[in-house]
Amino acid sequence: MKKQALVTGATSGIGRATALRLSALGYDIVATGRRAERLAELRQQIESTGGRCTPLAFDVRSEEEVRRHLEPLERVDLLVNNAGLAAGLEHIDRGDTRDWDAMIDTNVKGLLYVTRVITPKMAAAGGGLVVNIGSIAGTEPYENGAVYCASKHAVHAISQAMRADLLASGVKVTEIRPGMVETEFSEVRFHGDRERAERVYDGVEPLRGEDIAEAIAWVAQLPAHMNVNDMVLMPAQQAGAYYTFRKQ
Ligand code: NDP
Ligand code: 8X3
Repeated sequence: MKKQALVTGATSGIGRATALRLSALGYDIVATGRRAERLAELRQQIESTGGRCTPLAFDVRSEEEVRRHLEPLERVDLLVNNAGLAAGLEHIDRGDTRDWDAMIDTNVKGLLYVTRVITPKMAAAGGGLVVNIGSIAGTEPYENGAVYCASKHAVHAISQAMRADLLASGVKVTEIRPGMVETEFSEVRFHGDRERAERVYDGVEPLRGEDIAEAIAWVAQLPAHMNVNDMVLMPAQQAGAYYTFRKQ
């Protein structure tokens, strides 16, 4: 039987690239996200190369939707907890609490709801791999990013604790923490302001979703006795959240 990978947030960016890369690696794909039309396109693309893709359109912020869509899955060998966002870039005294709710409900609670449904299935099957997409923001808090950074600090803590929780079950847990990746991330952060989003990458060659997908594919191919706990991936022009070299 072919292995099955569940990728959350597969309608764009890192998640979409990961779904395509894991399909090329031979996984059947379960792809999630809210935009059903994007998932239908992804399915078509995967099937055109002989792969299999099951699209599941739902919002990870709803525990009821997560349970309804994911509980029927019979088997998941690899879960990529990727769905997430930054909303707004503001000082704490000016932030929009609706943005804060979106980030905490998606990046933290959504990841937890999905994990709660899938990890018992993995444990019952004798093992599996969970890849959580954290961020450098998960260890380096920066000005204007209090709530996004807090949400990714939570992912960092959850990843370490769940690795311990799942140790005896044979379920491995890897956290991948990228720096700057050019996706729809900045456009979403700036509420659709494309010009402002593009300026984030001025003078820098950022990572692409495919770069992160390549790392996930490598982790997925490691022998059973070997795990990557934590992987930090950066553009060559970025040394950390506070240091970016921009060419003029
Ligand atoms: P994109 O905006 O391109 O993709 C985000 C994905 O998450 C989309 O598929 C989106 O699908 C999905 N998503 C967002 N909210 C929800 C929700 N409520 N329910 C279901 N799916 C949701 O950004 P990236 O690919 O860059 O982001 C992927 C992950 O990588 C995020 O966790 C982000 O924090 C992290 N990251 C990104 C970095 C970057 O520089 N780009 C760096 C470090 C980490 P839809 O809108 O269709 O629901
Ligand atoms: C995304 C990278 O630096 O915008 O997690 O927080 S950053």
